Amino acid sequence: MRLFARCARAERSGAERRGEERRGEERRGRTTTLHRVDHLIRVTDEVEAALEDGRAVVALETTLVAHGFPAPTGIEVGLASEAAVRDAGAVPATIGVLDGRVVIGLTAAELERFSPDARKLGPRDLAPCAVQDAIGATTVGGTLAAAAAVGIRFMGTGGLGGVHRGFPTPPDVSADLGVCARVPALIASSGVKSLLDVPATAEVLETLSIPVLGYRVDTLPLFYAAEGGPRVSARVETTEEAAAVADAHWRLGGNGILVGRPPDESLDVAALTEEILAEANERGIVGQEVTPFVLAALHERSGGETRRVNRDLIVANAGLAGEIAAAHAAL
Ligand code: PSU
Ligand code: MN
Repeated sequence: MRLFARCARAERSGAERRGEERRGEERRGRTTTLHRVDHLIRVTDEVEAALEDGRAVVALETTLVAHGFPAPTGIEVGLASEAAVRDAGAVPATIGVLDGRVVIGLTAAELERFSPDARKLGPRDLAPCAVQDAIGATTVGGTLAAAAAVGIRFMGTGGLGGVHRGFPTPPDVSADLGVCARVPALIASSGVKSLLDVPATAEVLETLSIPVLGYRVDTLPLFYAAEGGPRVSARVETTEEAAAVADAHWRLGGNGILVGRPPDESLDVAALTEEILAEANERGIVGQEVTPFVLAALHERSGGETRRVNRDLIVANAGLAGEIAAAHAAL
């Protein structure tokens, strides 16, 4: 068989062979500097080097930057999250679509371009946005899909998307859940988004075999509120323990893992959230528009309280993701 292949090659013309060698070199080149030269994905040198050396890398999203806070607060939250990841001994990789590419490791100047005009990108929106050369802010699902393509396994965020209240009217279930089920990544969060049907989301997380780990707590945090959520599937006491669980889960063929860390300052905005959701419903606000609308209204009507707690919990979760990633790299 091998002999036949060699003979067949010998019969080819020199030009054909040279073409074949060049393509082979390109392929080999792509495996060493895979992402930097790729026309679809750009990875910064720092992130690429960390991934190659097996050092800790944490993915961060841009939906929070563009749509989670009134401009320019989101940029500040993004930069503070990156600093928290660094303080924890990991390399931050903020992800978004810019200039026709999926960028893994946005610079501060690039991050500034993520204004509220940016598209909100779930996983299915990455490709159209890149091809159409639009600016795209990735959700948890969009960020994880891009992160997984280059081998990043840790992420920090505010809250995971899930099953919206009133399901099946509307039948709104975030793509965050689907991506978590199919990529091996650990997400440090304050639970799921507070405006969701949290018990239903917790059930779907179980159906999708996604472990829900409580970081020093027995119940999943309710985003702004520390208490009152459903029971977690396991409690962990340390970042080393979380890293060891993640490693074991992945070795057993598992994928996404949600870690819930309670916010340091707990706020009860349940009634206010209900009121705002009813308003969104009356106004016909649906789908991807719901979260930005609710967050903006909460921030306004709580006199900025939710914005402060939201900011602080996002930065703290980024730091926790960094610590767990560093513990995992040291295993
Ligand atoms: N939680 C927040 N603010 C946000 C989000 C979550 O406090 O902006 C974003 C995240 O990017 C999450 C997304 O992935 O909302 C989910 O949106 P949807 O339900 O449209 O999939
Ligand atoms: Mn949705």
